[in-house]
Amino acid sequence: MDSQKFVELEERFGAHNYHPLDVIIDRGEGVWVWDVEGKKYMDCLAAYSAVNQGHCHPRIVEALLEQAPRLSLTSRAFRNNRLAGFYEKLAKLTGFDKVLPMNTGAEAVETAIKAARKWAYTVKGTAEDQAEIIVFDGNFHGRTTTIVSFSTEAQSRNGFGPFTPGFKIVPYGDFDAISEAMHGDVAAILIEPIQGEGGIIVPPHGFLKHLRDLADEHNSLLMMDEIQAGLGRTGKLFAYQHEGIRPDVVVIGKALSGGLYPVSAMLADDAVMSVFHPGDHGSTYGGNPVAAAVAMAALDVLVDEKLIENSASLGAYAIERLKKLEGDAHVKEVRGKGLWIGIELHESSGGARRFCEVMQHRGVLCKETHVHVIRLAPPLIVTREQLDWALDIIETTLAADDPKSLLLEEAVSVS
Ligand code: IF1
Repeated sequence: MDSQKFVELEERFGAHNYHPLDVIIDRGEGVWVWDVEGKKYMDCLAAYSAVNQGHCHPRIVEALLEQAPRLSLTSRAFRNNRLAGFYEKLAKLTGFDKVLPMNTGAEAVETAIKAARKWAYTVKGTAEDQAEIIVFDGNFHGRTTTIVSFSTEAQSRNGFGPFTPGFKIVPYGDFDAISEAMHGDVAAILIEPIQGEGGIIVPPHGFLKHLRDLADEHNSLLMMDEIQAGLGRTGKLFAYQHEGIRPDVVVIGKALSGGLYPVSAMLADDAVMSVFHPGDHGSTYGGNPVAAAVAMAALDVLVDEKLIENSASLGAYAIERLKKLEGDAHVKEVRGKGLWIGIELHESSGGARRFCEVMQHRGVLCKETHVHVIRLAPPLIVTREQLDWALDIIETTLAADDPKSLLLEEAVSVS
C-alpha cells in the first residue's frame, strides 16, 4: 500500500484529532526510522521524548519479549514478581522513598493532584474543598477533563467544560506574581521545569528555587512534571537538578519505558505518599509485570549507556552551533537545555511547519510547536556524527529564503 492510501484510510476511519506530517513510518532503529516507501529519516522528535533510548532498543525489546509470554497482567488484586524490582530500581535511582505506578502521563499528573489535595486535608489541615493548586500560563500536563480545566490554550479547553475548580494560573517565570499568589490554602505548586508544548520555554534561573522557598514558607508541596523534561532530556536525570532543588512530588512517563509500553509514575517521600490507603487510587494496568520489566530495562539503558551525559555534552554543542543562526533572516532565538532545543522563527517567516516539511523531505523529522517554534529532541543515543548530519540539514534549510527551493535544487542535482 502506498503512503497516500494509508492517509486516505486514516482520514476515513479515524478521528481527526491530529494533523501529522504525511510520513508513514514502518520501522525504527536507534535514531533512524524508515517510511513505507523505504526512505530513511533521523527522528528528531523522539516521540516527544518517549524514545530517549532510541527506537526499539534491543535490551528493552528483549525485556518485553521475555516478559510478555510469561505473565502480562495480574491486576493489583494480586502481586506480581516484577513490580518489587521496578519500585526498588526507580526509588534508588531517583532518591525518592516511594513509587506509584500508572500508565500515561496524564494519569500520573492526576495522581499527583489527588495526592496534593489529600495531603492538604489530612496532613496540612486545610478546610474541606478549599485546597488550591497553583499552575502556570502556557502549561501542558495532559488532556483529561481536570487537566484541561487549568490549560491556558483555548483549543485544549473549548467545548470541554464544565471545568474542575481549585486551580489558579500565574505567569510562568514571574517571581512577583507567584509570590503574590501564595496563601495558606495552597496545597501545591505544579510546574514543568521547562515548558515543552509551551515552546521549549526555560524559566529564568532561580525561578524553581524561588518556588521551593515559597512552598516551604507556606507549607505547600512543590510538584514537578518531568514527564517530558525528565530522564536525561535536559542533560540531568531531572531538569529541576539544574537549580539544585528537590521537589516533594515528581511525575514521570514517556521515556520511563523507552517507547515500548505506556508506563508512568508519581514519586514522593513517605510524608506525601502515605496519604494513599488501599482503595484510594489505582489502575488496572498500573504496575503490571510487562510495564515493570520494560521500565527496568529502559532505566538500565539510560544509566549504562550514559545517555544523560551524552544529552548534556551534545546538547551544549548543538545549541552553540544553532545559536550562530540567531540574527539570520528566519531565526529569532535558539534556546533549550541538553538535547531539547527550540528554534523560534520570526513571525514574518511564515510559520515553522513549512520548514519542518522541507526538512522531512531532506531526511530529518521534527515538529513545530506554537506555529513559530521548531522543536528538536533527537533520541539521547545520538552520536556526534549523526547530530552533525542533521544539524547541517537544519542549518541549510533555515538559511534558505524559500526552503522549498532547496527541494527543487536537490531534485535537479539527483537527476
Ligand atoms: C499529545 C504536547 C509534547 C507532557 C507533559 C504530561 C503529558 C505530556 C509535560 C501527558 C504529554 C505529549 C502529549 C502528546 C503530544 C505531547 C506534547 F505537544 F502535547 F505538549 F510532548 F510536547 N506532561 N505530552 O508533555 O502525557 O498523557 O500524553 O502520556 O499528542 O497529546 P500523556
